[in-house]
Amino acid sequence: MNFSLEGRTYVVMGVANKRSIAWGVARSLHEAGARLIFTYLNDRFEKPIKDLAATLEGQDALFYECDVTNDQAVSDTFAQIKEDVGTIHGLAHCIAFANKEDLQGEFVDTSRDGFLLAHNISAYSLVAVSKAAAPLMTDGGSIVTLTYLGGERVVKNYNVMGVAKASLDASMKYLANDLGKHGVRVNAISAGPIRTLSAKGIGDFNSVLKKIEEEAPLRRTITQEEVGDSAYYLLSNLSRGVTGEIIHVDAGYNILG
Ligand code: NDP
Ligand code: KAL
Repeated sequence: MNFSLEGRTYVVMGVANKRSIAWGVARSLHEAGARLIFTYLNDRFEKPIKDLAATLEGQDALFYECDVTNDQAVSDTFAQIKEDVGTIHGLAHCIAFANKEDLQGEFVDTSRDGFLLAHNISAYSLVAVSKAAAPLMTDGGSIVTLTYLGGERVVKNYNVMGVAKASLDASMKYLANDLGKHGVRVNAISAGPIRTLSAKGIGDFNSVLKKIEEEAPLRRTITQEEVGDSAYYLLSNLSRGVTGEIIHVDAGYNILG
């Protein structure tokens, strides 16, 4: 079995900084020899991501601005990628957003706008991006998204994001069914809590981490690198028989009743 991703090209969406899960994915793919394409929200994030990518030795990365709420931006981005590199072999979607006020208190208080915003950025974006990216996967391909246990069961404070993740999980399965006939697989990783920019400023995050350390089967939290390595498996030929699946990379926490 050849574990190398040499000669293969992957799009990584959602690197905000070195703590991002997307950065863990990028590093695992880079170590396996892949060529990387990064997308970022707007020009505010261009320099930070270029500086980070410059730390990947021998990596000849490409960069594109892509706000996933903008259909034109999504189709322009992948049209440009097609022109610049031709074929891609996979994509990591590591994007989510909800208004801060909707991530505390009770879910019942969620506004219509807050609900639609969270679903637009965190769930519909996978559909839009998959439709634009799949035609570039002419040798077959693999798409991976990032989800969380709060989409399967009620988790305090996760609120509208839990409902958006349930939509993301179902979207992943319907996409897997549609794109399978074109040789494109679609899967999700359900990551355990990791301290990232998104998690910053969220009340109680320390107690969430402490609970995992006390109760998860492995008695510890997980890292960006561990999510990155599972994404590498899902984005490589090692997982060629797997689609429509959610792999929990969470130290086993989800099996607890
Ligand atoms: P980060 O804050 O590092 O990443 C979130 C990313 O979403 C940022 O890069 C941000 O881009 C991007 N983003 C937000 N809005 C848009 C938009 N309109 N268009 C394009 N990009 C956008 O956090 P994480 O690494 O934690 O999050 C990555 C994924 O992992 C998310 O789906 C999250 O729900 C999921 N996850 C996280 C867990 C955790 O504990 N951290 C656990 C389970 C799942 P920018 O920086 O340019 O604003
Ligand atoms: C139960 C948990 C505790 C945390 C509750 C909610 C977490 C929601 C995640 C969501 C992606 C966070 C945001 O949208 C934050 C946003 O309102 C403010 N932050 C930003 O704008 C920063 C600058 C940018 C970079 O962030 C984004 N997202 O664009 C869930 C924990 C235990 C697990 C987590 C953190 C899951 C997850 O989905 O991230």
